[in-house]
Amino acid sequence: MKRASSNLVRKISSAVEWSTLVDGQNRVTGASLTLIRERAHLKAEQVRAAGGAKATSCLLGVPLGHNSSFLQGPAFAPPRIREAIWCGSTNSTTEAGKELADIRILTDVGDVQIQEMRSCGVEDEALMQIISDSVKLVMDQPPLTPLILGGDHSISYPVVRAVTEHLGGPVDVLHLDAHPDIYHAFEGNKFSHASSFARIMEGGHARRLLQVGLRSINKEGRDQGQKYGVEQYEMRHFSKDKEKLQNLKLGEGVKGVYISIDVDCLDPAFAPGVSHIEPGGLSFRDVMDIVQNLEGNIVGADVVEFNPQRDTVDGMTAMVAAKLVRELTAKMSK
Ligand SMILES: [Mn+2]
Repeated sequence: MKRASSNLVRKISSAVEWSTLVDGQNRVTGASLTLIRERAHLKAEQVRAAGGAKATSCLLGVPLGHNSSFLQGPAFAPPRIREAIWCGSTNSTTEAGKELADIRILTDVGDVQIQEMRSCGVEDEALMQIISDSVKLVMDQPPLTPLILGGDHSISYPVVRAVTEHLGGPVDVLHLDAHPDIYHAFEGNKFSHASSFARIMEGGHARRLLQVGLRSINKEGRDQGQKYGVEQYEMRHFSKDKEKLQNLKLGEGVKGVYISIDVDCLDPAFAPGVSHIEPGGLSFRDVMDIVQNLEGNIVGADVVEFNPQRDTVDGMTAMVAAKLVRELTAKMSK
């Protein structure tokens, strides 16, 4: 596969040939995929040996932040979220009593080696494919079910694409966010974190897309929403929509439900550690009520846009992101 970056090629010594670079990139890429494949294989064998699990949440970190239009801190989020999941300040059970230390409930295959590949000049088209391939490697090992730690929101496109390709059809997507992320191409970048849901919709990966928590939406956001038949729930109407959103039933007649949570769906009072501070958002309990009451088979999920470089209040937003992951785990594992 052609993976060398033309910019990088211009910079490297003329003694290094293009094919040498491409071969090297392919080896580095292969190593990242091999590590995920082997970890998924081992973790799934351990889960199957323990017995009884129909679905086990499997963490996969995607430390990618360069498709953000503003700050790139989400690239540093996955290790901070893991640290907070296992922080000794709280116990290891979910609100409804699932034990996270039980490998049949939650397991982890580590991170896609995004920065390592980028430093070898691997560019976005290829990186997106590698993210998709990594998700599929997790899904190749039942009962592992992908729970993705972002990363900026651009990663949801390759993840949802992989989930639907692996399952063989579209899903319903519940997307919690201050922003619709549905620009055709933001600042000319079709892989922008503000364009991921345009890619998901044009690819036919979602039958229904419900966007909840919106409060930063312009004409293009509304026009694109209308074009793709998106169900956009704006915060200014939340008191009216609340009961409906807290009693959703999704995924029937398709392959299941995918949940994408941008941490900035929350009001900044609850989660200040995000790149785009947007007042007027959901409370943490609003999000819990929506997720915990949702009826449907959750086939994948992500928590994105936590920015550790903005998390100045004693790691509070890391704990918020971690609790979103923990409660998604409770919802996904069976
Ligand atoms: Mn957002």
